[in-house]
Amino acid sequence: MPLILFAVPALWPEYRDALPAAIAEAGIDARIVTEADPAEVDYIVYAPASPLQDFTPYTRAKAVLNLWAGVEKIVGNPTLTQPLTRMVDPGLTEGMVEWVVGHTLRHHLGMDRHIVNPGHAWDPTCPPLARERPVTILGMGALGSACAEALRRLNFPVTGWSRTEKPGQLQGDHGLRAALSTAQVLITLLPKTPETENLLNKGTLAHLPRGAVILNPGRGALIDDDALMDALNSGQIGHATLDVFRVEPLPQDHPYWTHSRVTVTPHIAADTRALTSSRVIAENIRRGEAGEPFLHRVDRARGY
Ligand code: NDP
Ligand code: OXD
Repeated sequence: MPLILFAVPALWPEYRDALPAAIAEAGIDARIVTEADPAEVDYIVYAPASPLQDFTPYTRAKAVLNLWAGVEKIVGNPTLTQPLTRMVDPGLTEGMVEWVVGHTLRHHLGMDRHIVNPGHAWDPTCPPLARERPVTILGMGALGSACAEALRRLNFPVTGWSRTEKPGQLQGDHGLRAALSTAQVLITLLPKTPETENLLNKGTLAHLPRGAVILNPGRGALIDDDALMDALNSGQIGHATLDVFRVEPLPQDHPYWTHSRVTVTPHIAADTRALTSSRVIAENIRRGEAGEPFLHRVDRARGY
């Protein structure tokens, strides 16, 4: 009977019922514990906030199953030799689609003008149709492609940019320049890796059409903060809605808090949901027990 270590004590109340139910539903007879002798553990359910940082004694573990989509805080851990999986959870994806579509529509429709209108100005300017508002998504993985699909259903023309070649998407420096050049709304859904850090910098921000809006639910490190502040101050960027930051919580004295054209959301774009993510964890344990390849396995060399 496999022994599953749930190594994120703070989250145990949320998973106490959902995880055993999903494991049973997957037809696995397993023991789930929050503390164990490392030498006896078969699977580790993990999150970046876990106190567990040294995987060396977990000699029998078949996999570390991360509850987060982003793995930058664990992927470089030199003690981790076991397979690592990341979270692709229908609940997480649904949440991200809602956040991205909601914030895109806010800017597309110019909602702020009417929500905050102290002078009761009667400005009958109509927004363009979605089909006239090009959107670019950097990172067309599980989340980026779901957001692209939802935005396309609303008629937004969506350009996608990713690392590996895919039909209808752009790649590389040349592709990035093309993807940025049309983006009235730019959405960044890339993982944090050495290649993506500061991808949005003084040079790349200059390729965007003047007044473009940026939505960043990916990772704070994708953006050079000083370059973004300069671009906001010069009007090159019309607004930035940021959910993720290099330091979280965002320090109280950070200029993003008070900039009139920055919206800060506190890393809430999408959350891993216990009910749906437990099923993903259970399916991977079923696979591990059956000797089948794990779903959503992280490639250590590429970093995501
Ligand atoms: P995926 O791994 O499914 O997708 C990542 C995408 O980024 C892929 O399309 C990949 O390209 C592309 N990519 C990676 N490196 C590069 C590069 N160097 N150049 C161009 N494209 C690149 O991840 P998810 O969609 O599941 O998640 C994306 C990120 O969203 C997470 O890593 C995390 O940082 C963030 N996130 C934020 C949340 C929040 O609440 N704010 C919640 C969940 C996730 P390719 O397809 O070619 O591999
Ligand atoms: C994640 C996140 O990576 O919440 O899952 O940011």
